[in-house]
Amino acid sequence: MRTEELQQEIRDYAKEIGIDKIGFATADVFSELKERLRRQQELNYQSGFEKGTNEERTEPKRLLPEAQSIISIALAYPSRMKNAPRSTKEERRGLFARASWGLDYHDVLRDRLAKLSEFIKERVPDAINKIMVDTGELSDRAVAERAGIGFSGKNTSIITPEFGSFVYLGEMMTNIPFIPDAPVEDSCGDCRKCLDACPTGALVGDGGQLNAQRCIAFLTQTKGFLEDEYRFKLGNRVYGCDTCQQVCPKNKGMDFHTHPEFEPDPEVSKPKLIPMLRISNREFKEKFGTISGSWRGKKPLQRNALIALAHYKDKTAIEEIIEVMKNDPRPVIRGTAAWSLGKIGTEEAFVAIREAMENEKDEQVLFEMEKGLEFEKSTNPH
Ligand code: B12
Ligand code: SF4
Ligand code: SF4
Repeated sequence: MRTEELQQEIRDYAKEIGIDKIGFATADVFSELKERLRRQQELNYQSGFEKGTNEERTEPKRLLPEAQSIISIALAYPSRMKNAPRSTKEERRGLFARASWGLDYHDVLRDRLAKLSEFIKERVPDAINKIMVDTGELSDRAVAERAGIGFSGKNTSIITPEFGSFVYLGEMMTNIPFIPDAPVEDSCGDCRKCLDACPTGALVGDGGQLNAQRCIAFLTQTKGFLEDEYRFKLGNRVYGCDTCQQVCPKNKGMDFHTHPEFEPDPEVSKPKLIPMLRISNREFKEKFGTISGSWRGKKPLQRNALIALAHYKDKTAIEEIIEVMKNDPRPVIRGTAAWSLGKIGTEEAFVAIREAMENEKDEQVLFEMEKGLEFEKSTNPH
């Protein structure tokens, strides 16, 4: 079969199995990316979640010696939640970023790529394919950019002309030399909306560069104490951040509900905050186990839930937060609870912090408790 024909068959089949966009790229070295990764490391701008060495990340043949080309795929996900429950004064709710709505996208994209691989192998029996979604060494964005899926925006996301940037990416390296697609032209122009809207100034320079250490999407996934500066910027985000995509004009009106797998359960994706504080491991697994935002376990999410309750100054949460401050075995949770109580700032909260200080042994937690009491000075002028 001629390559052009096979390529067209693959495009048709991809559409049939619910792949929203597919593109073909060479498996040549990503030289510009290699330099970029080196620079990011030098500046300590990386998140630490990236896999592999810079060579493995930019030289596809190190991962698959036979690689001749890379097939990139994109699946669009919703940007609006149907029947979203309101976060009310009586029942404050947190928010998972859109990339964590519905079923874990890694499973969905891997399934689509596995089907595609089968399809190719039926036609080319000696095809060698290697699938990657997020957790592999390759930069899914760099591959997608080269394969003409979209352009790389100033917010660093891949923006497709058809679906905006709310798309998941994945790829398959293969020994078949496909004909490469043309890249999509960058059309950010003079726009700077994402740079201006980023709450922490994580998008640096003139755009296209992220200091991941300042990015809320990263910070919501760390397991230690969150630096004070960022506690005031988290809002009600319990996992991830969508701000630089929400403000992007290229996402205007983009809201795709074509994959039932990505339909969020509002009680999971916009969960009540108070019940998250003392959720058992079993309940956590049952409720949040199938979403991508649970990959770091429950601790970071509970820490963020405490900070979100502080953001809302939710007085109805005080009793529960006191319980957590006094009895949770994890210092990060006890300490953050103390800080949150201080920020909510009622008389009862400050009394409870003082009481808890008498029994607390952990230095860091005691330090957070002191910080919690500092709020008393700012809330009470006497
Ligand atoms: C580590 C990581 C993170 C880190 C760091 C993100 C980052 N911008 O680097 C953190 C935890 C912060 C993060 C957050 C998010 N992530 Co993330 N993440 C990754 C991961 C695992 C690696 C990314 C990486 O290597 N970054 C290093 C940078 C240097 O390279 P890059 O962005 O991959 O590639 C671009 C740049 O290098 C640039 N570039 C190269 N050379 C040069 C030179 C110059 C001069 C310039 C200007 C640019 C430039 O072009 C490349 C193509 O766009 C990928 C999966 C994967 N394996 O690729 C997902 C991935 C990038 N994440 C994704 C998503 C959805 C998110 C979030 C939106 C989730 C959320 N809602 O919270 C946020 C978005 C934050 C943001 N503004 O980027 C998607 C992106 C989909 C898309 N449409 O772009 C990916 C591809 C996962 C997937 N398979 O779908 N993520
Ligand atoms: S995800 Fe949020 S914190 Fe990160 S760059 Fe975008 S707006 Fe800034
Ligand atoms: S907000 Fe503007 S500058 Fe940022 S990615 Fe979108 S179009 Fe580009």
